[in-house]
Amino acid sequence: MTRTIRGGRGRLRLAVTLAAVSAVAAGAAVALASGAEAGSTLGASAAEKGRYFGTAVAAGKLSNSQYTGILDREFNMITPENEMKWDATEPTQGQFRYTGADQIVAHAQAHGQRMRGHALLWYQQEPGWAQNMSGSALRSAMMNHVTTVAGHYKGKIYAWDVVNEAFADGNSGGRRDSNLQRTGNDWIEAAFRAARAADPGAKLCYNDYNTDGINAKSTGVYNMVKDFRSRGVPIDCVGFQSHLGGLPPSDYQANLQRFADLGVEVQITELDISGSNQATAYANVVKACLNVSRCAGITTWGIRDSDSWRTGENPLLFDANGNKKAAYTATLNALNGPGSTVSTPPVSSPPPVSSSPGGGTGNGCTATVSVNQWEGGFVATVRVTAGSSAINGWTVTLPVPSGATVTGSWNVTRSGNSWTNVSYNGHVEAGQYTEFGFQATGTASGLNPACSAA
Ligand code: G2I
Repeated sequence: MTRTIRGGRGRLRLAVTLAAVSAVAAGAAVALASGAEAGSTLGASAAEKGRYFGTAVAAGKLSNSQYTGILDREFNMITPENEMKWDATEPTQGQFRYTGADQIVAHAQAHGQRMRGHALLWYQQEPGWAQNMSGSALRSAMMNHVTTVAGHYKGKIYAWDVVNEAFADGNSGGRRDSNLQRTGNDWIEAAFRAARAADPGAKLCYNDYNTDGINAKSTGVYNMVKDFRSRGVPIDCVGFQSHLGGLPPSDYQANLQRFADLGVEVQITELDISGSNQATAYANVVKACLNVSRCAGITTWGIRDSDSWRTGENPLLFDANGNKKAAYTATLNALNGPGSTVSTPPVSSPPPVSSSPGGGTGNGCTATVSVNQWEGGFVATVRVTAGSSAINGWTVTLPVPSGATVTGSWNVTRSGNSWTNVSYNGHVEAGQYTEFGFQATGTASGLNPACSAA
């Protein structure tokens, strides 16, 4: 969120007592796992509705027993507050560092909590070396970052914020300017495809703020998600940060619902609420999520008010001493109230392959390829353009360079050097185009595609 980024806090509150608290916490964790305590903690109550209740965690606080006592009693999903960001995980280009993030993942695994990954690409918290890059060099570095970090955590992440905060505030409904955006408007879909190839089991989310009601910005995101779904770009979920200053907008639930109706899961990803009607506001957010069957869960952006990035606003569910606030009780009561059965879509499987792609040999189409190469790998995007007549199927002959190995592909089925349309992209109108792509290790030298229409 751009409005206030407060840094440099982060002093640990050293815990005072607390053998007793950790003993209680350990007991509660066991009970939560068995379901015996359902209804008495945020995580258990959310789980009764098929949902999760999570929080942002800072690795540096995992040694604080008051902090972990609440974390392990109340929350069953964890987002690293800063530790998976680009500046933390790749401080020097090509040198990856997972110290803090691995600590959080280990904690989650030891306590039966799931992980949200946050965030693979974001215009803030870029390492200095990336801030100074642009164009194809930056695009390659971005894709390498996505591939490497998502690959490192393969199988351990419930959902990734693949791209964070890429849309502009205000009425434009368009993209935010950044060096990421200036690498080309397709950077977001390229990132989602690279993330899918690296960790096919993780749900892939777009995450943003000021998108909590129906407005120009959220409509811009909505249109992107709709476009991605129609073209087979692998997006599974949309995160609504929900940094609120009072009651959620009156169309909060309707906004969640319109995204859910596109077939994606929706998640409340960074909830914190300031203001005097805090308890009611929290309850309203919970009720909205419970009323949307594809709303999978809620994450608060920190545990105690003293952990919040919003210094002095006290926007969280526990006070600085770890006591439950009125907002906590309102949240728990709402979780225990009425709510829909959750029904979240699975991670989308690869598109169906056409059983008879056609065997014509006429020309009728042309193919061109563009490449994002990084050290050790590349993504190739192939554009198939129909000639003066519509085509109803195509095959591109494109040998993979020697020494290269394809690790994933999209919008295409491959047999050796032949790349053929899938069911939904064989028909191309005269003069129009469709695109497929693949990711590979090695070097993309000498790629020379030839197209023939069915
Ligand atoms: O800005 C609030 C959130 C908006 N959505 C994306 C989130 O990732 C973002 O989280 C905040 C963290 O809560 C802050 O803790 O992102 C900030 C920027 O990454 C985080 O602040 C940073 C400070 O800017 C650094 O100076 C500090 O070293 O936190 C770092 C670790 O304490």
